[in-house]
Amino acid sequence: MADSLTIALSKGRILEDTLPLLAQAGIEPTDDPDRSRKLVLDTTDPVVKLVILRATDVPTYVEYGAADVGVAGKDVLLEHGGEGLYEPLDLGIARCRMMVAGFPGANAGRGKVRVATKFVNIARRYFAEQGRQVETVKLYGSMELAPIAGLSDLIVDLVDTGNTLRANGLEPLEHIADISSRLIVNKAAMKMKHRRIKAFTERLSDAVGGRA
Ligand code: PRT
Ligand code: MG
Repeated sequence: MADSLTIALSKGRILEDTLPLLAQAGIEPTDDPDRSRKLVLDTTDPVVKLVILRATDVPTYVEYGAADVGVAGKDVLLEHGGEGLYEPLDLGIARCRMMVAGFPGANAGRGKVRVATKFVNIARRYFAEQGRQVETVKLYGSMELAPIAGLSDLIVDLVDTGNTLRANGLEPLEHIADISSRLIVNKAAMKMKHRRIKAFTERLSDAVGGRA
């Protein structure tokens, strides 16, 4: 349907911070997404549906057109590569920083260091641009444990308050990127559903601007 719109979101902080923006754009889920076990949610707009995915799967659904649009962290987009996607709007939500972290002074050493991270593509690119030789180790969580357990010299992870690092005796050492969540759009949908997606993007943009 040229008029329908499927929006991909992930549970947790992105859903929490996106729902108020969608509400301002006139779109509210008819079931409580925190309580419902449904993965496809109807909304107050009969042609708009929400699909609830793992954060790292949002760009994939949008890239393949299984969802027309989505909300994803810039971290996830940088790691995914962002092919086949438009990124028309910074929603300014779920802000944090992508950092290199480790024990104090851990990045001073010369020679090859080992970096543990969920974000291997981002880490490889960052260290390669600096001409630094690193070995990356892919992890799926609890990155802070890696230096403590002797698995790696450094980690690359998201930092907000810094409390998680501090609680584990680590500190942020180098800033890689500022992160916030972006609206992403399937390239074919942008053509086929142009008016619908343009109107949606404008209403979200107004909601972002009026949030303060
Ligand atoms: O948790 P799950 O594996 O299901 O998926 P996810 O971690 O991808 O989802 P979620 O909801 O935790 O994060 C979704 C998005 O929120 C991320 O992709 C980021 O774009 C954004 N975001 C913003 C964050 C943070 N802030 C953040 N602080 N994502 C994760 N963290 C974690 C960080 O990895 C570290 O473990 O919080 C910890 C650090 O927080 P501080 O405050 O102690 O520094
Ligand atoms: Mg998480």
